[in-house]
Amino acid sequence: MVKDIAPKAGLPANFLWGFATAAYQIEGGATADGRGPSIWDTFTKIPGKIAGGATGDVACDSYHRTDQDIELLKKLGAKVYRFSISWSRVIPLGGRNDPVNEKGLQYYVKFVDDLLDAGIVPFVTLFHWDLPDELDKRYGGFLNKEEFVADFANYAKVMFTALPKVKDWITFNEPFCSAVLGYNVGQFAPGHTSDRTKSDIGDGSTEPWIVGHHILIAHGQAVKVYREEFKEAAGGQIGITLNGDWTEPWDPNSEADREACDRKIEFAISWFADPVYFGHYPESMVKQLGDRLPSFTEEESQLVKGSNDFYGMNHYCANYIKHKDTEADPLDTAGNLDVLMEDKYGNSIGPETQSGWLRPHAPGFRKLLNWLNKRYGSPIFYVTENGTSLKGENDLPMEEILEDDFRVEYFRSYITSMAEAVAEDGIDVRGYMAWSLMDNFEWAEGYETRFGVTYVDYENGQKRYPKKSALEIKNIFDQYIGKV
Ligand code: GBH
Repeated sequence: MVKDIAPKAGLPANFLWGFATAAYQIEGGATADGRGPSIWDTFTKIPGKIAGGATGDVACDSYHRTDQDIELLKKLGAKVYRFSISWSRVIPLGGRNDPVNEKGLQYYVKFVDDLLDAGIVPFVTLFHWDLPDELDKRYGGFLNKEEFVADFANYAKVMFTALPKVKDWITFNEPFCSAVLGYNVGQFAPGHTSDRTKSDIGDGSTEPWIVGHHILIAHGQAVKVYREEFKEAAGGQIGITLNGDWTEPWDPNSEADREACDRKIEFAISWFADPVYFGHYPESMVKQLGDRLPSFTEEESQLVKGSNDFYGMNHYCANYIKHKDTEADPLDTAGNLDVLMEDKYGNSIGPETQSGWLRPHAPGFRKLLNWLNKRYGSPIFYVTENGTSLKGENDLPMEEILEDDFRVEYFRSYITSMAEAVAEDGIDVRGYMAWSLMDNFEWAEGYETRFGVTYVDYENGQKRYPKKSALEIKNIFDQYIGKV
């Protein structure tokens, strides 16, 4: 009989752990000190797009409360804080020939200095979905390769120059979401879709693939600028953050379902990661999409290939996958398969949360780390997001919200799964940032879904109250750090 030994779990002594947020979700200050609108400022004003008609105009008001945010991070014991820059706060019109807003820029300069003074490492995302609105209006935003790539590279250079003390940069957060949710589903800004009941514009069969392609080239260009002009002096590193969940076959005995599991990950992750590591798209995508999937010129392929100093991983959950026998719909973006919460026998992949797409399944974290490690040649990993909502949380009184045992269990099981991947499988994970430091603007779901480890009282001056999970994360890490 095989003995049932619990797997080893541990993390290195210098492991960086902390919390993550994004500019439009927390900052507010939508017009403060000369900030220009982003596509999200415009999109949230369209009736019916956001739950409760919410916007990020005020959000957590972090633009005026950086001191409170830093105090909170200190109190929780965080070693690192991942936040994003609002491009249109720094360059209100966005373009390379448009003026820089010195006040907006100085906000980030001071914030980085204050974080460093507090002993917290700033992990900076250049782009978390909030394209300057003017660039969308001027030339179609992401759809215009020459303009978008040049404008993004210029913006990146402005930030590298202004923040020489930052050593950890992320170019894009989850380009999948900008492309698929913004140009196929139409649920995210700028809301393009083929569904004419939702939007007058958009072609969901082609635009997401074009948008993804241009984001990859913009990423490659920004990395080139960083490596040529900044990396050495700063002693820094740069990478892209990709979202992706684990997959299990709907029918474990079906070879087709098992193949569909890999295909799902390829459509979600390898769409971006294969070009970044290999310089070309996955075969499964080329096969299904044909020439709707753009191709790289030799020069573009060389630019994008090898452009990650580290792999930024956002990971939340898992799904059961069932293959489809029929020919792929031109609007399909998942790999011609069904994404399910239950398997053939009616087993749920995990408990329900407030987010329809999210059911926790912690073993999938270790499995996906192994999948990525194998395919991409053992990269350095940073987990740049991981977290959960709770079913019905927003309807509870505050005292109960603060006792978020479900979220504590989520973090305990997911961090343990990651620590097993490190200690047992030798995967090089160097940092982990929980999503999110505090409740915030949850995109199309407005403020109805809370992802924070800290409760934000939107009714009473955005006051912050740490939930149980906020304080438990430190204990969970203390148990593993220094144990490998
Ligand atoms: C993250 O994305 C974001 O980076 C962050 O801003 C956000 O607040 C956080 O999640 C919580 O939602 O609607 O069925 O097509 C998570 C990855 C990928 C999850 C796309 C939702 C859409 C599923 N997201 N997915 S569906």
